[in-house]
Amino acid sequence: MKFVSQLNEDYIPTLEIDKGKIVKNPETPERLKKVLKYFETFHERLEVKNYPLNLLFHVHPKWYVQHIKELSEKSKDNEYLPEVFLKDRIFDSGTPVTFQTYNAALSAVNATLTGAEEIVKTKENVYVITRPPGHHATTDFAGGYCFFNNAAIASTFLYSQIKEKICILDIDFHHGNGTQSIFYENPEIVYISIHGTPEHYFPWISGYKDEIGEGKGKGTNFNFPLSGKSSWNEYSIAFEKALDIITKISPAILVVSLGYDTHIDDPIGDFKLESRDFFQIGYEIKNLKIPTLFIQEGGYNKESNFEAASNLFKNFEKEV
Ligand code: OKP
Ligand code: ZN
Repeated sequence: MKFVSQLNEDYIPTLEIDKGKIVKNPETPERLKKVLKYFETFHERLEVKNYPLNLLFHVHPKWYVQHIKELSEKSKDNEYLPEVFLKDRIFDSGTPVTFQTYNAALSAVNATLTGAEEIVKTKENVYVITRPPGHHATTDFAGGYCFFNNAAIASTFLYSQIKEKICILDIDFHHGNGTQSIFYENPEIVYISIHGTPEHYFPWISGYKDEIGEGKGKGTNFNFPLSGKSSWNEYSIAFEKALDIITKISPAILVVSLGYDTHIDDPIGDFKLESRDFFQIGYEIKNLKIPTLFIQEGGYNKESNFEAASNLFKNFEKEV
């Protein structure tokens, strides 16, 4: 398989408010460097192309994109933390803006679209190794380190090109409230997520089982909230159910919102998946036999990110 990377090494948020305290922001380029190095050794790289902003506007309104640009420009001298959430259009206190935020978020979208265009052309699997992540960004709110919703923009583009069903499987530890909300009334782009229960974990406001979609999209949104204590025993049950849904829908393309923060050694996610469990994840996604676009979301421990990625893709790519 091929990969495309855009780590935006000049984009380094440093602050986050967690439980009222200023803590170090974990969403840094460091976290993905070892994963990228591993891929560079064994895989063909796609060069990032630039795409018209129009593709972004299919998900986020122009005013919101312009607003993120202006927030970035205003953060030249200091990192900006949202003051009034409804005005700043950032829903949480963990998502600061730096002078590089707009460029980085836009570059991540371009990297993701590069992967999406490739999969349309070749039907071959692609892994987009990028940051900032996207799955918490709604049409017009940033949050959870996310500004533009990479997976949603890619899925919208993919659907516009092939006019067949797309499934998004979100296996980041956190519920992708943004992606869910963007496609909540859309039956063509199905969202399926396994995550730490919003009763106890970010983003708190969504990710419950009874959120099944609305209008034409009713019955095309699937949430599997799990206890933070979950290890492969519990996780695999939800994972099997998610795969059954995908098999039934039989989408033309599968988009995986790929977070490694389900690993036991991740400092933020609470699940107890071991490195070896990612072999199983890779094996089972491969067995779906659907062209798959993997898009990087979370994962905050450089070493466990590497272990998870290398195991997952080793089995995903294994010849049978
Ligand atoms: C982004 B992604 C809890 C602080 C929560 C936000 C977490 C965003 C996760 N200690 N901060 O889905 O990995
Ligand atoms: Zn996460």
